[in-house]
Amino acid sequence: MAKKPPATDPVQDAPQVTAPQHSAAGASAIGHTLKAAGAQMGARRATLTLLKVNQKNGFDCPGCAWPEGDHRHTFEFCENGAKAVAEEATLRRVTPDFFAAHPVTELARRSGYWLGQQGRITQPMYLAEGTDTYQPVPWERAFEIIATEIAALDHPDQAVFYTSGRTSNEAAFLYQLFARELGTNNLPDCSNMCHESSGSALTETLGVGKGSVLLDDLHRADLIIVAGQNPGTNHPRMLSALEHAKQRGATIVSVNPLPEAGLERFKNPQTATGLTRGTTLTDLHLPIRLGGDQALFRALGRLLIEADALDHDFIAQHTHGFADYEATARATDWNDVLTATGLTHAEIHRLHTLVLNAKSVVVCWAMGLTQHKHAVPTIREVVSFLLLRGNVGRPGAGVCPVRGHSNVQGDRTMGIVERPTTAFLDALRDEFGFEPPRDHGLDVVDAIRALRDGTAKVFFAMGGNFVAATPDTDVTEAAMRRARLTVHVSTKLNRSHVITGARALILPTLGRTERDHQATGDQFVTVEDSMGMVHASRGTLAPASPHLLSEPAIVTRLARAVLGPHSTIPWADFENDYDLIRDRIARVVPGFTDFNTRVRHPGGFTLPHAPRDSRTFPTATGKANFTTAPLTYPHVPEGRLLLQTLRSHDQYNTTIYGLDDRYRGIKGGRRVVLLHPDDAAAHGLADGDYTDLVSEWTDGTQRRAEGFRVVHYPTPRGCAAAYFPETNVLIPLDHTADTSNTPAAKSVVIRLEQPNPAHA
Ligand SMILES: Nc1nc2c(c(=O)[nH]1)N[C@H]1C(S)=C(S)[C@@H](COP(=O)(O)OP(=O)(O)OC[C@H]3O[C@@H](n4cnc5c(=O)[nH]c(N)nc54)[C@H](O)[C@@H]3O)O[C@H]1N2
Ligand SMILES: Nc1nc2c(c(=O)[nH]1)N[C@H]1C(S)=C(S)[C@@H](COP(=O)(O)OP(=O)(O)OC[C@H]3O[C@@H](n4cnc5c(=O)[nH]c(N)nc54)[C@H](O)[C@@H]3O)O[C@H]1N2
Ligand SMILES: [Mo]
Repeated sequence: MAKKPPATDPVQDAPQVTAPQHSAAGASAIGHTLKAAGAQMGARRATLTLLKVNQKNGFDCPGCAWPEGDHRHTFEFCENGAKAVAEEATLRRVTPDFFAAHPVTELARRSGYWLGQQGRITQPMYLAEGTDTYQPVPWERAFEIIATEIAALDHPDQAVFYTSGRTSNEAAFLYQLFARELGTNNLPDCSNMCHESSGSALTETLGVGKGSVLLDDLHRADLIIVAGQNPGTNHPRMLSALEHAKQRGATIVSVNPLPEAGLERFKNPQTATGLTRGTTLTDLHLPIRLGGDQALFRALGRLLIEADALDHDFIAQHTHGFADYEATARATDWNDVLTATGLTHAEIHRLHTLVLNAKSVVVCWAMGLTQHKHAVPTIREVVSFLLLRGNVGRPGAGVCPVRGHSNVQGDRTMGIVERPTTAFLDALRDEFGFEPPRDHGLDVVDAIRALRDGTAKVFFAMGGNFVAATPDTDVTEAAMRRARLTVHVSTKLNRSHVITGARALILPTLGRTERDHQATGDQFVTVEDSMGMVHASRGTLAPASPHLLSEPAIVTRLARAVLGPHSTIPWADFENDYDLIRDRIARVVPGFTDFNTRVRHPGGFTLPHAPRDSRTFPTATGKANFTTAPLTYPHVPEGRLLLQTLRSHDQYNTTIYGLDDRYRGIKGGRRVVLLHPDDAAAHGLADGDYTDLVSEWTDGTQRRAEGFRVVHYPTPRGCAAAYFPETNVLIPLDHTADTSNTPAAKSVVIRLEQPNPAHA
């Protein structure tokens, strides 16, 4: 098997380990922010750019999807948002000369970190069949190449159109429109690997696949349970909201195998106390075993029922299925609960008491809940727990799936989904006068299977880093190499550009921070945050190169080249004036009436959400549904561990900003595995030793990731942690969540093995 590229290059991966920290942000975060931004773009440009982040006349932070409050600070961003901005606004450039000097086979041996550090791509590049070097290609020729390959397909379903969640509403709407006029619903997106499980569970139980709380609800909640989420790193601005809630008397509980620093204590860099003492956030930390959350919420349900601490009126009026749920919850076996969660009776009772004392409860969650085989029933269980006391659809209460990419939620609203509703397709047909395809398309995992099996031949990506973000790296890379053509619309170089089909294109695009000038003048785009707020985003920097096209421009030109004169859609008009795109969105997508007017109000507008707004539940039963799945949790064979693959503080998914994970006490390297000291000892390993991680799958196959430094860490027995994308090689393609088909990245059975000299 081919040797993996090193994790770090040219720097040696040599992790230095100290004790984990117990607080996040504070004055040192400001230092880290300015250092990161200054290194990429110089101090002056860094300051001027950062002052525009998340301001009402500025651009939306390309980091996470956390909303902005009504009262904006001068610095409405966080350390990690600043890193995301710096990565995009960098002054480093990847030019045609760079590609001439670096053949693809050489770039494929470089790490993702090294590739990303080279800077912004400046021109469209083409890798012709049988060659090893990308050559510059004029835009029109690039679109011709794509049109020729698509025309050669037997059916449009042999093409796949992936989207990552940074794409604006306008670009996303045009992109799905193009795919559907072409004749396919093959629109996989990063959501398939992310909150798909939340969408599935919430649609079935509440009728809307999105969160039901606004920022104000979080501020007003009595109890906030944060389960399976690390906001200190991944949604740092959420810490300000938690601090606000805390100051108003809220209790905060973290349910997490790891004691994440950001949840322990927050030193708000915007306030004077924040620079010194900070606020203790978590009142109770429950160090749950990986995959134990369904059992925890079921146990809470049982306790609430036994205490008869229920909102009977709400249950009678607004819900369905309570009797079955009650019977199931009462039959819960405490031994199962204690085994699944690894918690004590006393710990669960403490949380139960907090719930009894809280008039309003919000549950927030992220990847710790969504990326398990039983993720969908787990999230349904969270909903049942909230329904028991009417904690949905009233102030200070509700479900809060915290989204990842800054516009991942908006992309879905715009129709980036492989299983569109009939209503959405009918609306497209009525507006544009063509018959969209009705068959379901491929999601991420099925797209990899189709590429692997040769039934998909053209792969087009609107952003993202498909081969590095997806599971089963060797399988996925081999699948990608079978394609006839791979195309990436990108800002920065990444591994997906160097693991290519027979031919490949890189189409460089504007980032959020950049001015978007079209025939009718400067344009803005719009995004939707994690709480359903839609607002404008306007870049201010000069584009990284004069050759860049905006994403909407790329889609419209692609559509004209591929669909030709038969298209019923005025693509050129859309490119010239994004208001015309928004006019169409307003007529097709519910909640966007008067889009152009309302989005021009400072701060934008909030999309309707029936459960939140009126306690109406557009489900099959017309009520909020209790559900009763069997209690499940991961089974780990003797001598094996369960591995979760997660993010360090210095990465944005597959983009590596640096080699430190400051809050966890790790510096200078990423190939680390966090283990309970007793688990390490049971494997004959000491802190500082090196081990291979070998995953085992039900079909008897094994997968290996080599050379991880053992780090003693406060994680429950049997539960290990290591960073992705390095560990994606370990996750079998077929290891996915039931119903949502999301890769079960937080639940991989592994064993530890001494490095084998044969693999060295
Ligand atoms: N700086 C930065 N910001 C980001 C990103 C980034 O990479 N960098 N990525 C963005 C994206 S796309 C996303 S989806 C989000 C991701 O945000 P998170 O979901 O916070 O990201 P992860 O690092 O995967 O962290 C998972 C957390 O869940 C815990 N966990 C794991 N398994 C379990 C479990 O079984 N039960 C419980 N209760 N907890 C568990 C882990 O210990 C960890 O704290 O962040 C977004 N924001
Ligand atoms: N093992 C494991 N795997 C995971 C996860 C995990 O927790 N564990 N998390 C999963 C999750 S939650 C997600 S969301 C996926 C993420 O999967 P992706 O969204 O596919 O990956 P990213 O790393 O976010 O994509 C980064 C690339 O996006 C491009 N880019 C950045 N900004 C822009 C822009 O404005 N426009 C365009 N066109 N391109 C841009 C750059 O070229 C950059 O290299 O990964 C998933 N993979
Ligand atoms: Mo995500």
